[in-house]
Amino acid sequence: MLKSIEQVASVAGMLWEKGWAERNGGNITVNVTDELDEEFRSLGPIAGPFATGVRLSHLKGMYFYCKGTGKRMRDLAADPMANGSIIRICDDCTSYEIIAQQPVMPTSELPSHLTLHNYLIGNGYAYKASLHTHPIELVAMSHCDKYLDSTYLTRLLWSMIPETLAFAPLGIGVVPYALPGSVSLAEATLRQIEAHDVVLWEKHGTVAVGTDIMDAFDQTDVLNKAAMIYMTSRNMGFEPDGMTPEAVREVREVFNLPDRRR
Ligand code: 2HA
Ligand code: ZN
Repeated sequence: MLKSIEQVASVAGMLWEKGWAERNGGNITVNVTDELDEEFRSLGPIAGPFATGVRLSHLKGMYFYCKGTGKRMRDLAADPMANGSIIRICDDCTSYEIIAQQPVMPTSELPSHLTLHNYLIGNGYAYKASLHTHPIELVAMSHCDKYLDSTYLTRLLWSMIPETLAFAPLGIGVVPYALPGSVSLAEATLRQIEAHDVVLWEKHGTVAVGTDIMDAFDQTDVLNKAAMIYMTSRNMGFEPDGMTPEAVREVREVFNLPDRRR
């Protein structure tokens, strides 16, 4: 099995363990094009073509592993090729075919995921993986207006523990509620991921991109950990003081943290 798909299986197991992946919740896509040999590339489709609903001008002929729609992360952890499939983006850049291993239809959030990959490749980034999941504490916070302000939420999370800023220096973007799987959700996500490490979908979940799926998981985990510390403090009956703005600034300077994607 491809290394990146083995890693998907281990992340899927962690998502289930964390309680972020009830039933078929969440989805994963990974660009596996560079890992495939000539023999695989010569394989014809086993299903399709199917429309993506979006134009993907930079993804022509590329291959993606996608979690299957309706499939469970915990099942994917045990058998990724029975609970997901490898698709190829057709030459028209608007449809895809399923190449392997079984005709498992990809994730319902395919437009969001592929739009992100298309943007990232088009802008020369090395990101290969995209993760959508339902982290409990961040989703809970997204039910309150106050936390839907991305600048406010980011500063709050950064101030919980220095590592949050160190590993999520672009912070968290927020997308107002939109129908799961919709093209409008995909477009709003794209606008936020340009400037943030992770995007929070109001009353739904998060999206992160990474050089591999473990990286996308870590981005989400770091920010959700800060949300957990905040909520634990609130549960203990106090509003956490948070690191001072000076302390946060010092971390940014000492670690020479970027303020935009690179
Ligand atoms: O794939 O989480 O948003 C199930 C979902 C859709
Ligand atoms: Zn979801």
